[in-house]
Amino acid sequence: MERTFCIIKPDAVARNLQGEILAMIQAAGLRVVAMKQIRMTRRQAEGFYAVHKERPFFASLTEYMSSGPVVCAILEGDKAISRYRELMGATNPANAAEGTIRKKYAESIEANSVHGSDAPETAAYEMSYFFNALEITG
Ligand code: 3AN
Repeated sequence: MERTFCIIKPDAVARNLQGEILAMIQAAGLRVVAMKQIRMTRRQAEGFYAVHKERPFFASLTEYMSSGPVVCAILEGDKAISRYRELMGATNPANAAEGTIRKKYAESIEANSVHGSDAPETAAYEMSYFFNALEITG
């Protein structure tokens, strides 16, 4: 069993898509073991995306991620990290495969509806950034 960290981003929450996106995640066989809706401050978004701080889109990305509420969740399942990345689809929705969350819902390369950890180390950092042990159920 593996765990990964998921965000339903501001563009998707603003369009009331939390339930539809969670339904796709659950239909893919991933289990939700922690979940909450929050609104990040700019500083919290900067901490979350610290690995991207040298990228040209960092300012715009952190402004966008703090522009409205998001849903944070921890997903569990066999090969959860790679299976959820596959379900999300490519970063740029123009390149996302049919049947993926981003193909269906993403608006742009920035407002691309969902986030998912890309490796076990980033998953561990991201889960602990948003959840404490008491908030994670088995
Ligand atoms: P992914 O979310 O597919 O792992 P990353 O880690 O390369 O993609 O990028 C993190 C986030 O930064 C993306 N989800 C997207 O919101 C934003 N982003 C990535 N590339 C660009 C870009 N060229 N312009 C604007 N925003 C971008």
